[in-house]
Amino acid sequence: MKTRAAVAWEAGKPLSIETIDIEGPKPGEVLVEVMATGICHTDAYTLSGADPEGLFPAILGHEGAGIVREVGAGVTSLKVGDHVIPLYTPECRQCKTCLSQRSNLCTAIRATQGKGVMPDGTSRFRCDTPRVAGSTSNAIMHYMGCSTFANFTVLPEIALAKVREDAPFDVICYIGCGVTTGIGAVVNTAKVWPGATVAVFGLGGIGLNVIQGAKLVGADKIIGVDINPGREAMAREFGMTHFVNPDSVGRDKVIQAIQDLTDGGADFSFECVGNTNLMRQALECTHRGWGTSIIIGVAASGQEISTRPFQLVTGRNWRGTAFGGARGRTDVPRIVDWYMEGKIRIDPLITHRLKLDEINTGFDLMHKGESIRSVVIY
Ligand code: NAD
Ligand code: AHE
Ligand code: ZN
Repeated sequence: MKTRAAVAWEAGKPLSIETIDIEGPKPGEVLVEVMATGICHTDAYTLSGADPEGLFPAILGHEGAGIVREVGAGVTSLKVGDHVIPLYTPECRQCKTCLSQRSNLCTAIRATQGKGVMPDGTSRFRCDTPRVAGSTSNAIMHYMGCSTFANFTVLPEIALAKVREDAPFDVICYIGCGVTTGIGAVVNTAKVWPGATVAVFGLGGIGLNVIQGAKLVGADKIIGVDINPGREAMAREFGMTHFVNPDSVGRDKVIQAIQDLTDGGADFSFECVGNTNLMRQALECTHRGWGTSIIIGVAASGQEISTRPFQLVTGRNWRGTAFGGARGRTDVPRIVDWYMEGKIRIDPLITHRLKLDEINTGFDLMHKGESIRSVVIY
């Protein structure tokens, strides 16, 4: 069949709206009609060409929600009509990692996912004729196993969370990455305790959900750090108690500013930008003896973090998180419930709703710092 899609033909170029071919689901796979998709900074990162796993041409997008339209042979946990959220971190419940219960980084399909193909090694997306100079292939690659910038996409059964049917697609798509990553980093990875002090670097689509998570678990002081003063109001609405603008206090004074606010250092910090200098600041602003800093931001290939080992010798911990440590098929339906029950808020963070034709505007708004989340509605 045909589907409309925003195709990334090459790095650094705007997406192109095309009608392309999509093959039906093979055994163990599911055809999903994507109803809405968020635009996450990671999509921009890969489109920029900085992602070592970035392949072109590809259909980007990994923050979607939709409806099952066809299931392949052997699919047992989903049926036509089910509402689903695609999972770039699947949950097979059979691999060593899933069985360990120590991590959400399911390994069942990670290798093929990183190569832009389905588990059988092929792509379901095609264009009529090869369109990339020098290429004889008309295949278009999948992205993070999701490719939600296509109206129809195919995913393995283990990469879909079944969710309740009364939840609005144009809101819950954000649970497919940003909401779960931010709240999960606090709850699953850091395990922030009530009364803790928390510093959040970067108050965008992820950082604001870290703030929301920190408030949810009863953190005491929640300090936000961002160079965009326009982020302060929304961050305060979501629970931030103190705002530090590096351009006001001095970019080399941020650690001191946080230590002053927290009697020597934050119990927890979160880097939600993807900037290795900030990662260092985030570690070093935490408290001697027990401070834990969580890296969420994705830094480009070739970038490295550094600190004086003494920072770790004296008890600070440096950790990272992917998808907020969430086990998608188990945890994502619960987070949708939290939203529907009013335990978490998502609506104010969705600042722009766009049509597929306007998807490049969504990237522009992100780069200009004017949006928190843009959602494309099909
Ligand atoms: P975003 O663009 O919405 O937000 C980034 C924020 O960082 C903006 O508010 C911006 O003003 C701020 N910022 C930029 N430079 C800064 C600086 N020098 N000091 C302070 N603040 C600064 O991006 P997002 O969608 O929230 O994503 C944030 C990062 O998290 C990206 O690197 C993304 O790839 C990554 N990410 C990781 C995971 C994961 O599972 N680990 C999941 C989703 C996103
Ligand atoms: N291919 C990238 C990896 C970037 C990355 O770390 N991705 C996160 C999710 S970001 C969602 O917005 C992730 O899940 N990582 C774990 C994994 O297995 O990819 C690169 O830089 O190499
Ligand atoms: Zn994302």
